[in-house]
Amino acid sequence: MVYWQTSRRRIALDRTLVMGILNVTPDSFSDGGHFTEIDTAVARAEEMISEGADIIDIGGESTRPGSDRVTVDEETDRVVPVIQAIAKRFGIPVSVDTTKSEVAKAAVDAGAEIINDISGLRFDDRIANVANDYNTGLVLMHSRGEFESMHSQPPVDDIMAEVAADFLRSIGLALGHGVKSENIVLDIGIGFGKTFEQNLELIAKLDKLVVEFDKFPLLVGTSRKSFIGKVLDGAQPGERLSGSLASVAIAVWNGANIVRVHDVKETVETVMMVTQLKMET
Ligand code: 9MG
Repeated sequence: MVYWQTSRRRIALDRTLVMGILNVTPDSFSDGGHFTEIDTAVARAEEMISEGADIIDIGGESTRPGSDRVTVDEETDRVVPVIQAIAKRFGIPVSVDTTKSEVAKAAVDAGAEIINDISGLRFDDRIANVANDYNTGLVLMHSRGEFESMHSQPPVDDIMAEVAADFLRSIGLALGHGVKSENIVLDIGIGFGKTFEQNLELIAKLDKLVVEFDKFPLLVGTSRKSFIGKVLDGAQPGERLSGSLASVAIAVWNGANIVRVHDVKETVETVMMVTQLKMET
């Protein structure tokens, strides 16, 4: 049995887990004066948990193309009260989506047990110190370029080789800071510094990376991303459910251990179906 060690538990990876996305950026709330932002976030977490989410990933800085950076203080102020509330109220593992070590530390102190770093330690390698000090789970996602330029990188020739080489660099950095292999999860970083075709290629050939990095679980996040909109004749993010589920199905078929999604209920059902089918191979 494969496990993912976090600061609070050993998570069994005997099936593909569903990580629900909870963005706590100002544009993600429409409280209409009825709920505070924290209440809204807690209610959304509760909904995702009731739909079968295994992990809640909480982020306070948007990584969408064109997003501005926020300061450490602002990001901390956004995520910490929400993490505190969710970790206290529900037993579910909470992950913090950040590239800043100060935010990661504050989030872990507030109850997060996983750090999800979309830069794979490239922006702030002290994230690895926090992961090591607290024995948290650590997601090392593949991306290219700096925060401001990561969505406009010149394409590389061989994305499979590039991702594999960069995984080795990120893993080396993490281990060099004392992080243990059992805490690390790798992520191919769909939509970050890849061409449209390369995003498709990474999902379609994920099984190659699963074999090459068999000591590490793999996480895949395709939910509502723009490559799906391109396939579906310009579908907007809210119209990308079928495309998101199709890509989850292929990722699970190819060996993804965790999928990061907005639409938890539909994804849980898709994962159940693919898992059952895969048992017949
Ligand atoms: C924060 N974030 C946005 N997309 C992501 C993805 O594909 N994986 C992970 N781990 N985080 C992501």
